[in-house]
Amino acid sequence: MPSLEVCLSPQLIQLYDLKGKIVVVVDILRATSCMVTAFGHGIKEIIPVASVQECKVLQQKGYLAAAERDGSKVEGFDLDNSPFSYMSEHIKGKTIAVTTTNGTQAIVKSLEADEIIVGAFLNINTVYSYLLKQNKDVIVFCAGWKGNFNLEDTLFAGALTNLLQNAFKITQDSAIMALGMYNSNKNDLLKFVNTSQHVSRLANLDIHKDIAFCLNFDTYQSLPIYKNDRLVISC
Ligand code: 3SL
Repeated sequence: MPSLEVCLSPQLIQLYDLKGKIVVVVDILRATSCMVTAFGHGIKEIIPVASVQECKVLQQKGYLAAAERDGSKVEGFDLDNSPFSYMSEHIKGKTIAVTTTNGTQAIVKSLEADEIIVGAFLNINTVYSYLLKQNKDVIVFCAGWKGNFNLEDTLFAGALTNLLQNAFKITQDSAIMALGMYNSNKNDLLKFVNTSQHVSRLANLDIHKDIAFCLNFDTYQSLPIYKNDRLVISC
């Protein structure tokens, strides 16, 4: 039976051996929710990069570019980090360069893995079905906030652990804790997430609509997968 582990923050990822494994990167508020939404609305590719500078270079080469820091759009970029910005017709078929405070950093830190896929509540059952078919060891990598643990990514890790628990070996404390946290709060995820630090942090940005949207299950069937420096749809 393959194993399922949960890495609770980017500060801990060096403790994990990524080789031969599938890493599911998760940043519920809001990077990976935006990515899943973008592919759900017909975007062609996303190039995730760590720095604003790299994103700027790609923008100058002609790509649409989205840069977020501390929840806000960085001046001079085309898109912010709201899932609603990725529903527009004019991004269909396009390649977008993206950098975010935590989500794209987690992707870049996962490059040693066999495969990197992007998870969110918005595509959780697609992620689940894909992992069942692969039958490989999995690490759910919570992007957190600037190296710290957060509630919303851990809740997702718990929800995915819940779906996979009969097919995967789950022995690690962080996976068991994430599962317990999800089970205790599954009847009202929004109420729980509203107590989180990130929701207070974003309060002055007025993005309550985004937060509620990012907690919807299975709005999309898109599964972004990292291939040759970019995310594409797995087929
Ligand atoms: O950290 C990230 O990657 C972002 O998703 C943060 S925010 O939701 O835009 O604040």
